[in-house]
Amino acid sequence: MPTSSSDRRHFIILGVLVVIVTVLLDWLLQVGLPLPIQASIEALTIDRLIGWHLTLIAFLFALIVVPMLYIFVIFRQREGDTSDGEHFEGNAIMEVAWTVIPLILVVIFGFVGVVDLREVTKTGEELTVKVTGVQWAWSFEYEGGVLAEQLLLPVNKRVRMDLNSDNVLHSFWVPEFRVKQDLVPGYPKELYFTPTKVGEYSLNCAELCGRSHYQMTAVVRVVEQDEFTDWLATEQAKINDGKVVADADIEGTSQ
Ligand SMILES: [Cu+2]
Repeated sequence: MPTSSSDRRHFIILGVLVVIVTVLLDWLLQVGLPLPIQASIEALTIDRLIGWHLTLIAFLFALIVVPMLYIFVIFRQREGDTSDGEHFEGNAIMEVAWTVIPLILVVIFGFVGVVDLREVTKTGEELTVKVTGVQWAWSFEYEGGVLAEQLLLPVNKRVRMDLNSDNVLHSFWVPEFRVKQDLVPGYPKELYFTPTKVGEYSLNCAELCGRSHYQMTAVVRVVEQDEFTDWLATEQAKINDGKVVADADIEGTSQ
């Protein structure tokens, strides 16, 4: 801590440099991070959390690297100077500060993480799709036993993915939605999100699951609610028609 006007001057210069480097680095990280578009409500929450972490990373980097470089340059050994450095022992204020400040930051970020996790995983009225992962493909089942190879979802409707794996670990990941969940054999998992942009996306497996893991993708199509309702009704009608025919066949056979 400063004990003379010279020390105070160094601390003030360091403080200003740390702030400048933090702001610059934070700006670079926020602008330079190549995130895909935000296509779900949850993406806003997750990206806000990522943004706060980047700011903290920028600050911690500046707090460590700037004083280190400053000391290397300003307090370097001058030519002909063979004297010893000044002796000092401990500094209670700094030791308390570098213990308490990180503790407070960890608690704050832990709290924000819990609040955001609760927000992202909250349940309510949602459309449920059963998603099954196998080596190396996805399949989707809708209400009424409708099966599909593409994941068709209505825009602005909260959806719930009921995730199951038939064999090994897989992971459901659509980068534009920002949410990700492992599929664990024998342990059904759930994932919630609300798509907000009509368009076509790619569902990827984010867990190394074998030889053709890289090919384990599926098309995700987010469409208007009317289009989705029509599609589901048509597919359900096909199944019901098939059942009627099958039932008639069974009755015909039994007579
Ligand atoms: Cu995989």
